[in-house]
This record gives sequence, C-alpha cells and structure tokens, in this order.
Amino acid sequence: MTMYSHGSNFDKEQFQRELRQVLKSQLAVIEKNATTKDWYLALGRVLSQYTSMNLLDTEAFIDGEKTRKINYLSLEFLIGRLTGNNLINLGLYEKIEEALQEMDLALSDILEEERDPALGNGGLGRLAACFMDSLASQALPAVGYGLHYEYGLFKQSFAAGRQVESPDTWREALGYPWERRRPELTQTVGFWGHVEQYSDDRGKLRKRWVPGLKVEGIAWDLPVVGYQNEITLPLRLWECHTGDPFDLARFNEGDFVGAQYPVLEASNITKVLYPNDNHEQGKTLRLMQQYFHCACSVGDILRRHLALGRELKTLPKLETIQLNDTHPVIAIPELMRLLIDDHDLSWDEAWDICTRTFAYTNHTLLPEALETWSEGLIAHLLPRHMEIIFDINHELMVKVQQQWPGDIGKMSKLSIIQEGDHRQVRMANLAVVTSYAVNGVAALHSDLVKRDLFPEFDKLYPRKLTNVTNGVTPRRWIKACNPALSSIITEKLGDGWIRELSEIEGLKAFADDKEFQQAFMTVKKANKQKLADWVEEHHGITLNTDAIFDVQIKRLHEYKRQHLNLLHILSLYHRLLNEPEFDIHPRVFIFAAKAAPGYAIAKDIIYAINRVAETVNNDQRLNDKLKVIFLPDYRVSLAELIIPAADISEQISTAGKEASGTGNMKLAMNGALTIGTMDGANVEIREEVGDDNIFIFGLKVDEVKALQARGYDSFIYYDSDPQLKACLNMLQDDTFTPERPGELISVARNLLDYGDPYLVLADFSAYCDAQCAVDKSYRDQSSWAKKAILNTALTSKFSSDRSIQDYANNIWRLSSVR
Ligand code: AZC
Repeated sequence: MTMYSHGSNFDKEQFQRELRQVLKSQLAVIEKNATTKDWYLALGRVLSQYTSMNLLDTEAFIDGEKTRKINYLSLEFLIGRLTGNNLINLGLYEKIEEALQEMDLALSDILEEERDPALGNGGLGRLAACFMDSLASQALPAVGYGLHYEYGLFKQSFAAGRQVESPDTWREALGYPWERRRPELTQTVGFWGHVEQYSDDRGKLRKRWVPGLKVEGIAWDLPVVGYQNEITLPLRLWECHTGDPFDLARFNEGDFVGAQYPVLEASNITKVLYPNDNHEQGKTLRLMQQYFHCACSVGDILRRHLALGRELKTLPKLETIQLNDTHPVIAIPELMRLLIDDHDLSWDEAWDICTRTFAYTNHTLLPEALETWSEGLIAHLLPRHMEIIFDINHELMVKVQQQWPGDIGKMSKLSIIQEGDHRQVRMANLAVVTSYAVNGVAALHSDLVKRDLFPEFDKLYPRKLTNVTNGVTPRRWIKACNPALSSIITEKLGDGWIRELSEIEGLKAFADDKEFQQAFMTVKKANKQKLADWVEEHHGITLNTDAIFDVQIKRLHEYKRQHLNLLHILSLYHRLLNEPEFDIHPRVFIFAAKAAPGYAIAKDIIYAINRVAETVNNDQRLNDKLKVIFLPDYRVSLAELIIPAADISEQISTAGKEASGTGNMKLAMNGALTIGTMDGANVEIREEVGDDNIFIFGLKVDEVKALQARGYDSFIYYDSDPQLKACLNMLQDDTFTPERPGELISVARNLLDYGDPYLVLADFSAYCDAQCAVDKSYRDQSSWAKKAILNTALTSKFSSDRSIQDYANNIWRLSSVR
C-alpha cells in the first residue's frame, strides 16, 4: 500500500509516466496536441488515484477504531477547486510543479483550468467545506454527506449591468476528475404511497410504509485530504437515479401517462442546487431533495454500523449526526422510522437513540429562512414520517404541559406543528426537541438564539443551547490563496502555524518592526497588483494599486447592506465634485455578489452599483480618486484572488442579522482591516484585534430593537441629513441612467417609501464617519502596516481547527481530539 503524503515517497519519473499514460489512454489525446485543459484533467485523474487509495485506507482504519464518528449532513458543500488545495495538503505541490516544469508545463496555468464545484450558496456551504478540511487535518473520523447536484450554483454575468444567470455544469463534458462513483453503496429511497398495519411472525401489530415510488441514490466520493497526515475523508454526495417507469405504470394500473409524472419529478431531484441563501422557498422538489439526502445518508450510516456487527443501541456511542441547519432535519423521523419499523425497536428505545445521536446547528435568525413545511405535503410525500412527527410532538406537548401547566400560549409557540388554516411543520422545533446539542455560530448569535428565538426551549432543556464560533481553514484561506504572505510568516515563525494557527500570534512581536512592516506591505501590494492585472485582463479596467482596496464580497442581501456601501460611494462622489476642499486617499471599491434569481431588490442593487460604477469610473474630474468595480460570478476561486489583495473588509450588516460571517475572518487573517457593525463574529474579531485595529460603527443589537420598537421612520434621516439626501436624490434623478429614467428608483424607494427594513439610513452617518477614519488612518502607512499585521497575528481564534475542537470537546465529546 502506498500512502501519498508529505510527498516523501513521490517518484517524479513515475508520476510523469502516469500523467502521459492517462492523457493518452483515458483522454485519448496525444501529447503534442494536448491543451492545458487536457493536462488539467490528466493531472486530476492521476492525483485522484493517490487520494482514492488514501480514502479507502482511511476508511478501513476508521472502521477499526472504537471512537465516535462524525457524520456531517449538509445540503451544501461549497468546496471550491480541489487540485491546488489537495496538492498542498498531500505535500506534493512543489514536487509536482517541478515535475511539470520539466515537461514544459506550468502548474499555475493548469490549476486555472479547474471549474469550481459550486455545490453551495454561501457561508453555510463554505463552512461545511472548511469543517471537512479541519476534520481531516486533525485526523478525526468523519464523513461529509451531501448531494451530487448536476448543476451547481448558477453562473452570473452582467448584461448592461443587470445580473444574468446561466447553468453551471461544473463536471463539464468529461466528468470531474476528483470524484469516484461507489456503486456498492447504492441506497433505495421511497416517496409517496401509504402506511399499512400488519401482524409480524410473532403476531405483533406493526406498521410499514409502502412507497408509491422508489428511486436509487448513487454515491460519489470526493476526497477530503488532511494536511500532510495521510488521512483522506470522504465527502459523499448522493445522486438520484429513477428506475424503470414501467414498474410504476403497473403499480398505478390504468393511467399510464399520468403515472410517469412522479418519475419525471423524481428524476429532477439532484438536478439543481436551490439558489437561495438565507431564504426558503417551500417547493415540493426541495423537500424531495432534503428527504432523498437524509434517507441515503442515514441509510449509509446504519449500513456501516451494522456491517461491523455492532448493535443498534450502541449507535449514539459510535456515531453522531450533525445537522447543518434545518435542511437535513427530516433525517430525524427517518431514523425513528428505520429503528421502529425496520428494526423492531420500541418507540422509547428508538427515541433514546435519536436524542443521543443528533445535534443541530442554527445559522440564521431571519424569519424568512426558518423552514416550515406544509403538513399536507409531508403527509402526502412521506406519510409515515408525518405520523412520527405527530408522535414526537405529542410527547413534547406533554412535557410543555408539565413545565407550564395550562399555558396554551406556550404550547402553541413550542409545538412542532404550527396551527392555522394551513398547518405547518416547524423544522427548527423538531431539531431542537430531538437534538442533544443545539449551537449558534458566533457568541452574539448564540445569545440571540437563546434570548429571542428559543427562550422557552432554553428553559425546557437547560444547557442544550450553546455556541461554537465559526472558523475558516488556514490551509485554503492563507497558505493556498496567499503564498507570498505565507512565506514571510514562515520565514519568521516556521511553518507550524499551518497546522496550529495559534502559533501565528508570534507575528505580534514584529508588528512594530519596520522591516517586517515593509515586507508585509510589499506582499499586500503584490497581491493588489495580481488582482489588478486580472481585472485589467478580464474586464479592461485599470486599478491603481496605491489606492485603498475596499472589498465587500458575499451574497447580495438587504441585511448585508451593499446599498449602505453604495450610498457612501455616492457621498464621496458628490463631495469630490462639489466641495473643493474635500480630498480622499484614492479608493477602489470592489464588490462581488450573487443575488438569488427571484430576489428583485437584490438584483436592483447590483444594477445600481454597476450603473454608478460606469459613471464614476469614466468621470475624468475625479482624477482617479474613486473606482468602483463589481466583479461578476463571485465564487471560491475569485475570493481566493480578492481576499489577499484587500485593505478594507466591509462587514456592515444590520446588527443582529448576520449570524456570524466567515468572509470577515478570511479577510482579517489576510491583513485587511474590518469596517463593521457589532454583529456576528465581528464582535469577536474586535475582541481579538482590539479597538485600535478595527473600525466599528453603527447601532448595536439593542439599539436596533429599541429604534424599531419606537417606530422607525427613515424619512427623518433623509430630511435632516443633506449629504444623505443628495445621495438618495442622485438615485432618483437619473444621474446614472440619463437615457433610462427611473431605473434606479427602486433602491431609493426601498429605503424611503418601503420603510428601510434594515435601517440603512439610520447607520449612514456613523458609517461615513468610520470611513473617514479609515481614510485618515491609511495615510500613515507604518501605523496601517502595524494594524494589518496585528489582524493577521490576532485572528487565530477563527481557524476552523479551533471550531472543530470546540465541537469535539463540547458537543461530540470525542475522547481524543488529536
Ligand atoms: C450563513 C449566515 O448567514 C452567516 O452569517 C454564517 O457565517 C454562515 O451561515 C455560516 O454559519 N447562513 C446561511 O447561509 N444560511 C442559510 C439558511 O442559507
């Protein structure tokens, strides 16, 4: 057996032979005709042979261990490109680079050929990917369970400034080289049908679900390579295959054509990722996706457990199932059903197992993102599961009655079933009631989960609600994306920080060191140049790298307030043109964001920024002081280019709305200073870096609540602040769309007539003041360098290795973390 790690047993000539062989035998390309794309595919295939072996060996090794295993269930894993990252984690980057160079091939060009697997929307999906990296790098036994979408998150382009979506065929024509099909792991999943009672052999009355349709779940494994430790964990993605429609036709006798509809619907189950971030849509197909994902994953977990000859009652001791948001919560009634109906456990036995197996992470407080499913839909699609949910709810109501006798209000608030004309199943309530631990994703957020979202559950289940602050992997988000920074860190501290990020605190000692400041700023400048070159090449816009690179990159959402950023840009534009005394250090505002295709105002905000950018960038009077650029198709690989080049990180959500944020962490680690509200993990970033090294502004959570309770009126700000008024008027008087009057009005209307739901105007003036402070601060380059260095040095808390250790110690209770 060959373990490929540390590159210690790497044989260059053999690798070159394998590469040529794969090119010819598998891709049918002769060397002299090979394109960079062909080489990328060949390289991926050769490397994935190594990781496949490591994956199977890790599997065997883990099966032999008697420790608890983590099953991370998530509808999204936003993994980004794998080739470069896997090379680093395998310890093969330099060796392969050299081997390719000998063949006249540039690794960096080859890596650019990989299309990002975008199997997630934003923060929640990217977090899952970082967690898998940390689990593997800390050699923790784990499997990531997700869906093998045929189309990932849509590709975004702009047509005359407006977002246009197109399908993302991430696997391209020849397949994704890193994935492996695992036919032996196939699962069968039912839908629809009915529940029947029957007497078993011993005359016991039992229930079983007779589905109206069965589909197959095919497993695809992607390798999650641990950092130079010989561990490769599976990211197991399920793909839906529908069987022969004629079976169904027979089943439904008579209506031959009509009987195909469910099959047609089912054949779409893993076609596309729903493109919503922090918003649920309530579509039947989405529930089918969720159930399909859960049935395959729970089925696989039980299969593994039983194959090792283990008893069901030891399941909680040996397996834990972490639910990434409510999307996989239907796994709870699924496991109950399997234990009771298929394995003949009593209700109490099954419930005992479930309540010690599941744990749930909440990622948002936004009401529109809290999932509920119509009871009628669940009863129709998954009749046995609906029965089980009712039974779980019955027990819950008994408990609520004991705790608060006669309190109907409490019953209706806590009930899993929301009463009303169209009864709904509240997935979060089901998750909280069943899980042995429930966590929020940053200290403030977890506090609000307790205080505002689930205060009664916190009483009912003391200590169940807890916090695990998010983190990001330093392998991808420093080492891989910022090689220049990595090498100056390593020069000073050695390379232990890649595995144990707290070692990076050693940089603190060099924060005042002029030479190191210079080195740090030289790296930053080079990264800005790299981004500028890319922007010039792809978008034909020249960026001045002496300018402050001010970055807001994340999904487009009103609560994230890209339009607050826009208003500030308008105020700079207005002042530069109208106030002769007014001057600023040159600034480049960089945006990147996708809007959910159905989210009209978010798309209007993108359009407004693009139109403003066009005018501002071409206004000669500004003397290059101001540039605005909205880069299309935000994705992991674009983030990897932008983040190392950022001076300022925009984290300006309405306080209480951003659960954590993780881009804020990546940017701070790479030496960008945060301008942000007291929201999500910004609060903890401030704690770590200190007030001098961050720009905090705006209303705090309690002030937001108080203002809203008093009755918020955005016109008060509009009428009393001439600066703000001028900005909003520019949106309304067609300054930026002279040829198309009224086109930017919706953004202004949203903030005025429609009540400004996220208090943009209330925070405008504080935001402008904070931006002034940024401008002033940047003029002292040495002091700025110090602040930037301290951001890199003092944000090690936000390594996902630390998050995973918190989960391991406080939630999963793994005996040995290392
Ligand atoms: C996001 C949160 O909005 C973000 O603040 C957090 O950092 C991230 O999860 C990871 O915890 N939430 C989502 O993406 N949520 C949904 C339902 O899409």
